[in-house]
Amino acid sequence: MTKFKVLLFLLLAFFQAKAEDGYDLWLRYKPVDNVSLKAEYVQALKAYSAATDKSPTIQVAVDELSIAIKGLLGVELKSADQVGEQTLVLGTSASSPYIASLKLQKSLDPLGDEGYMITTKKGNVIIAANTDIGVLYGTFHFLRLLQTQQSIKKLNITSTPNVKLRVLNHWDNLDRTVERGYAGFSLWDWHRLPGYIDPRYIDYARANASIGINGTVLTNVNANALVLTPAYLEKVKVLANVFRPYGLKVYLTARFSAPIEIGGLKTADPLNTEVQQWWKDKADEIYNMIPDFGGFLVKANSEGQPGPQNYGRTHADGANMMAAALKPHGGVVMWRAFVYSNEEPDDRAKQAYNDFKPLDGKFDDNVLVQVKNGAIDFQPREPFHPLFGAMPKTPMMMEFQITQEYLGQGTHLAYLSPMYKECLDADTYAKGKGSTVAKVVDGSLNNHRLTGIAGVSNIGTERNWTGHLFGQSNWYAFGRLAWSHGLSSEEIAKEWIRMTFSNQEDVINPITNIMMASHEAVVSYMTPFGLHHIMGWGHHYGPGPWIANKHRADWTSVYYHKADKNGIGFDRTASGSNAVAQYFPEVASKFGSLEECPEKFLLWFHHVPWTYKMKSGKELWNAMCYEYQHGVEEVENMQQKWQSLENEIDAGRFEQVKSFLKIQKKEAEWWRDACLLYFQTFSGKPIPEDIPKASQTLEYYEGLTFPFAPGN
Ligand code: BDP
Repeated sequence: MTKFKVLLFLLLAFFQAKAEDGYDLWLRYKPVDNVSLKAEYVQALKAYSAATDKSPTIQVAVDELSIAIKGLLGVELKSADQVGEQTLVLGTSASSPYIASLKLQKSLDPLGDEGYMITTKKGNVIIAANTDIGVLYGTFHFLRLLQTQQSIKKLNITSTPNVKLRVLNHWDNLDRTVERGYAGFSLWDWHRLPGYIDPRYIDYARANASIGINGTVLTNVNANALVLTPAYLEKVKVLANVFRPYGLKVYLTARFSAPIEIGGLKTADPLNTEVQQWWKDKADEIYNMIPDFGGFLVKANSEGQPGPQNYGRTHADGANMMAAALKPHGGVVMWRAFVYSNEEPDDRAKQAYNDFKPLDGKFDDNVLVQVKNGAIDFQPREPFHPLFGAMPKTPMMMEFQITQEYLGQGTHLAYLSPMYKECLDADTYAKGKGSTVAKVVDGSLNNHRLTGIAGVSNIGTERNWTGHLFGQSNWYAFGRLAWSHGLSSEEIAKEWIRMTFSNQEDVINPITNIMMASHEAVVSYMTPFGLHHIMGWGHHYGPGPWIANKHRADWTSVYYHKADKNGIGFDRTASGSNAVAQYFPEVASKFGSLEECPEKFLLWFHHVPWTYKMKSGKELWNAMCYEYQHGVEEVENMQQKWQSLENEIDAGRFEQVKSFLKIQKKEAEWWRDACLLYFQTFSGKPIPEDIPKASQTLEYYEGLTFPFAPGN
């Protein structure tokens, strides 16, 4: 080798080996490696022009552009003295005389308070909106074009969000533990607040703004009333101040019994005037400190949380009391429909619908009912919740889980966009064919202007934010879908991969394949054919189909799978709990029919004999065995594809994902072996010879304990 070649080799090795730690998320702004595109960008971005008296939000946009352009193109973005050719102009018609002179207002009007346009006019790129936050969103979109290496020669983009409230729900406790969190502790350093502003708060806000998330509920739904005391509100105020320029509003969870716990009242009855006054005063106090406070998220009369039913009142009575307090300030109540009673022996899947459906039309107009995607609980796969479409007079807010409580927790790679899309695209038939869940949630089906979507956050103090590097893709996908639910999972994956790893096709393709197959893989090795809630008890880590005899039946696994010597599955048809009847007739008849029910939901709705012939021609027992095995094989495929990227991805991130995939493979086998051995005790049939033998006995798997499993 010549000296030059050696040097080149060493340099290359250095850059490849240099570990990235994932902190920068999808905002890495690495140099554009496509020479002609880089030239195009440099040419187009000679200078920028923004309002001279920049608002904090415009300042954020300009700062982001400068960092990005420096990183992507290696040049300083200069402020233009006047708008000539090749200037990037950003602003509103009010803040930028140049934008005003372009007379864009007619096209801007329909874009509302958050939409934006990115357009090429007279050789200049224009990012225009009606508001500064619209300009910031447009700026991030523009940067995404550069990061994903799209031509910016002739731009003609407009974008508006489908849904108004796009909110992360942090299940973060005041002691910084995170319920169902697998990425370290809570980001909110309550003890050092309000004095110390961790720079991560700013990067958190940047990341959210870059994907259009505009709200954050800081605290756990299993709420602590202390967050509503003055000392904590001082802290919340500081976070709100940090987040404000990024368009991110703060919300808090409100514990229903707060008037008793921190207010010294004897009751929290929502019809009691003193209680009502207490909430009014509390709202006034909060808005005095945080004028743009978003409102309250409430979990009431669910899993031991107090609520209006403690006083013989309804969910509407409770929600409306808080809504009345927030209303004068423009705040909203997000009232959760995740309720099921301790006493009621009825199918848990039916209870939310039974409680809420009769209340349609009874909620005040600043209340949204927040409904989980499915009727049980964030399972690897659930049919859509029957409440979607069933309460036309009420804004129905979607709640997805981003943290992977039931999907492999901290170490399994599961790209969740296909799961979110499956639910959003499902047809409720509420107003005939085409009444998708997405149309319920975005308000278009029943003309609601107040609309929302929430994602239970997977973010914590780990350096890369989400613990598993690919957890970042779920935060990203949630934000992108909340803004625009028409995007495909593959498009979103590709954007994320380009920004997170590389714009090279030989990197994009294998990672896309890994991601697109990953959710199905998890379903296959955990809960195939509509099985659900067979995880370990309490922590939900690992398989636990044998869980029985707990203090409540619906916290056991046997309640859900109902395996016996005849078959397996929960009969939710007319001969069973008849939960299918909660769906509109077209859906009910499909799910309720053994022949028509999609096999992916078979055991959700039907108790099926072990000998039942599946579409593949296999008997259910065999089909189940092969499905578990298929899940394991899919993880092996993911491992192989990832291995092929060894020289393409920096060592730090490559090795972490590689190790986690190894854990995932081991745990997929554990799921397969434990579940098949257990279900075999009912089916009495052999596990096919070509499926690897379990390495341990059923007793061994049943005896495993995980006293310190995270997130519990
Ligand atoms: C369940 C979680 C539990 C949450 C609950 C909820 O296991 O930790 O508190 O959901 O959403 O899935 O309220």
